[in-house]
Amino acid sequence: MNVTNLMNSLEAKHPGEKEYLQAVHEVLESIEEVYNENPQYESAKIIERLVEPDRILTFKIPWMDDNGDVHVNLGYRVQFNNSIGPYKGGLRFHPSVNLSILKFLGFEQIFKNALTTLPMGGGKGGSDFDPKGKSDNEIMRFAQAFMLELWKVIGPETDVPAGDIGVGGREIGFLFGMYKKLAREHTGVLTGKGLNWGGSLVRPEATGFGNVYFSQEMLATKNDSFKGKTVAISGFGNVAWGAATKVTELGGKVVTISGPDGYIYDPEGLDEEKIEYMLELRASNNDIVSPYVEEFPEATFFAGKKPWEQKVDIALPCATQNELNGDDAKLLVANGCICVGEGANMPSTEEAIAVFHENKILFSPGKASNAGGVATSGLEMTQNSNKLNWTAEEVDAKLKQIMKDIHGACVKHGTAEDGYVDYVKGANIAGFLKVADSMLDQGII
Ligand code: NDP
Ligand code: 2IT
Repeated sequence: MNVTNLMNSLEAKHPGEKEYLQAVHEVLESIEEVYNENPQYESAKIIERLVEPDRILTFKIPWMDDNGDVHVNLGYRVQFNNSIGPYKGGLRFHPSVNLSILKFLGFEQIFKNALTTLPMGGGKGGSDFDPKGKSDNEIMRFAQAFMLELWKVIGPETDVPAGDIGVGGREIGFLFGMYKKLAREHTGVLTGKGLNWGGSLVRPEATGFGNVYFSQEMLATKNDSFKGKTVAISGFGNVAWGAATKVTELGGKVVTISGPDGYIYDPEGLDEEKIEYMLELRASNNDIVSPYVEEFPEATFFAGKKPWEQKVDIALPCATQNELNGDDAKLLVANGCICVGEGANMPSTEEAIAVFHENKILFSPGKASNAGGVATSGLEMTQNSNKLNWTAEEVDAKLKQIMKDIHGACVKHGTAEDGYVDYVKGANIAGFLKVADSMLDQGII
């Protein structure tokens, strides 16, 4: 494999799909050596087959708002690879959604799901629908209209969607209701379901918890922990909330959260009441964090800024892709940051990752450290198949073990001669080997 040639040909085929090309480039760089040592991959054209999704469904979603006005949004499902299990991955409702973003997310999901140790392939979907300012009824009608198309290609053994940005418990409920009606079956076709109708305990917290468990493992390699550490978190959604909860429980002090409007710096750190308030902010559908300072005047709001300018020990980016660039990374390192655990998908740019690696700080890529969300989705699928429910303690213990195992896989494949662990390389190689070997076993299809 020659990474430059491969990237040139992909760019010619998919011009302008910058997030997708970025995600592919990062993986190819990491696996080049292993790939070239194993000529069976090249002869089966594993890379050429892996970088293109199996198929993409695109559709339009006409829906009516509360005033009777008609809107048309675009919907997608990218079924990327099902070598190790049914397609699995979230649905994103956000105005920025396009094919490049969903292809990057679907591609990442293949390796992430392989790392979880559970049998799940990779997929992603969503719509450019903007939930901001919408009423519950509008969200319901949109979700129903979305499912009217999506249901044709999903199923509990075929493709199992879940939440992502803009899709949480409420949306999964509306989507599930419509699927159930159309398919005339009550199965585990979606994860992140309500507890009364097939959901799993700990799924809402799982991505944030898993991210913190992973960072705990990284810190432990340096005989360190979250206790007494100051932590910058970005975002204020599902993942940020779970991460803030666990960091605080472990004795760390979360001093920032952020939204598209800017970030909050709270020198006293978040406590239970403030973390609870994050849920209120999210549910308001206003998409801003600034009201926090009215509730808690000891905090300061920095409009249009990102939290990475604060002096912290640990950073957990939990908002969105490319939210932490090379300059942000330099600032974090200069201020003494020792550990960065990605909760979002691809929040750090390639330049930022290079800065973390050059300075040899602990850095985990989202596909490893945010895998706790989809892993717990996998646990939800198991509970659904077996028609039983595990306790929160059981699910949490399994989640913890999975994050430990993913950490172990990264260390196994990413440790350099000087002992520094390149978790990007480790995660990409471990995920790739499992998928590539499964593809070899299953022939040219
Ligand atoms: P939510 O919709 O709950 O929250 C996303 C948050 O990030 C929102 O507050 C969103 O606000 C905010 N945000 C978006 N863009 C920016 C920005 N430029 N600056 C600051 N904040 C921003 O989504 P999740 O918490 O579920 O997802 C967050 C990230 O975690 C995403 O990258 C997602 O792919 C990833 N992830 C999610 C998993 C899950 O289980 N939910 C699992 C693994 C990864 P706004 O809507 O206004 O943009
Ligand atoms: O990016 C992700 O891993 C998710 N949004 C969760 C996917 C899932 O199927 O639970």
